[in-house]
Amino acid sequence: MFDFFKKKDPRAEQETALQEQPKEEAPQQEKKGFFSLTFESLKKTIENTSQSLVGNIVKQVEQEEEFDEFILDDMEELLIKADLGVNTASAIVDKLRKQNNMKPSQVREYLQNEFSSILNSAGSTALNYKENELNLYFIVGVNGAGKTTLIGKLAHRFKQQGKKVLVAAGDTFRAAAEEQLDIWSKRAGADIVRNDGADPASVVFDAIKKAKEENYDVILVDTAGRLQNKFNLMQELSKIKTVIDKNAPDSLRESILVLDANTGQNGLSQAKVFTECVNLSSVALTKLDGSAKGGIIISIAKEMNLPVKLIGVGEKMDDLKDFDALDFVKALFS
Ligand SMILES: Nc1nc2c(ncn2[C@@H]2O[C@H](COP(=O)(O)OP(=O)(O)O)[C@@H](O)[C@H]2O)c(=O)[nH]1
Ligand SMILES: [Mg+2]
Repeated sequence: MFDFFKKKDPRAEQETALQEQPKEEAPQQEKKGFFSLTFESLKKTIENTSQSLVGNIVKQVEQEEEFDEFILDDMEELLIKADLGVNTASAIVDKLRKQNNMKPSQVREYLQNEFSSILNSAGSTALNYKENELNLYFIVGVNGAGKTTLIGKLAHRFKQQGKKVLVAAGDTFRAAAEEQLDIWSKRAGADIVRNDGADPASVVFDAIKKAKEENYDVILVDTAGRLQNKFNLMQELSKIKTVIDKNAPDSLRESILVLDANTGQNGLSQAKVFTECVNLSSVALTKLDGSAKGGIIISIAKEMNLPVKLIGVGEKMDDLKDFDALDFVKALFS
């Protein structure tokens, strides 16, 4: 039904998506990968998002006869309040302003089309993975965003798929950070390379060496995120990136920015800062189980051209799900 929204991503053709194939005999609504949320639980998870991004706006606009400047301004304000950001909100409203024949009763349909096309133009949401090769995931983001937790959850997911998984403790700034990663990796059954207090780039170097010698499938690189010292942090991340580019140039599968969904538009400025030194490929949005407004998913896609590929919906090992743009938009509007 929504097939026309789908856009082919050339990467997806070469690389195997990690999403499991649906079982043939499964009923329609259960045709989901093992790592996806069912449609019903997705709907429940993004209830708040749906209310602020769609419900409030439709309620305010739908009953009007014609679009006028007051209604368009109100609409823009509501979109900004839903964490969509000034640029994305005004782009959506400006486009509507130019469509003379559009009626307020069509606002729902208009928003649905806009959100779909923005999300789809940011590219495939399937996590890149190549079978029979080393796959390295470089995880960055500010303190507390959920990087270490994401790594624990990803390690668990890859282990469940029968992969050999190595975790690199690249946040050597706090001993507690390495301890936390150690606990997660033990829980997931993954191996860890750590060297307390050492230079993070050297930990990553050691991890790549071990992974190549011992035929690992996956390396997950944890990093520090002290944004209050932006210069040092960016230098540290650039150094790690150089080590990866030099020693495992074909293995870097994703550079993932981890964003706490509750940080709203702050997330966008974080994305810009990290893009300066790490060539980001995707976003993992954590803590969607909270009261997040979620409009950030759309503005990240529109302004940074980055797809959200993973969503965190809790603190447990299984609380990491694939993000499906089509389902997300359907759930927003249902
Ligand atoms: N509710 C919820 N909490 C999360 C999620 N992801 C991470 N957290 C929590 O956020 C806090 C910070 O996570 P951590 O992985 O240490 O962040 P880091 O500093 O980026 O490594 C921890 O208390 C995690 O349990 C999520 O998806 N949902
Ligand atoms: Mg951490």
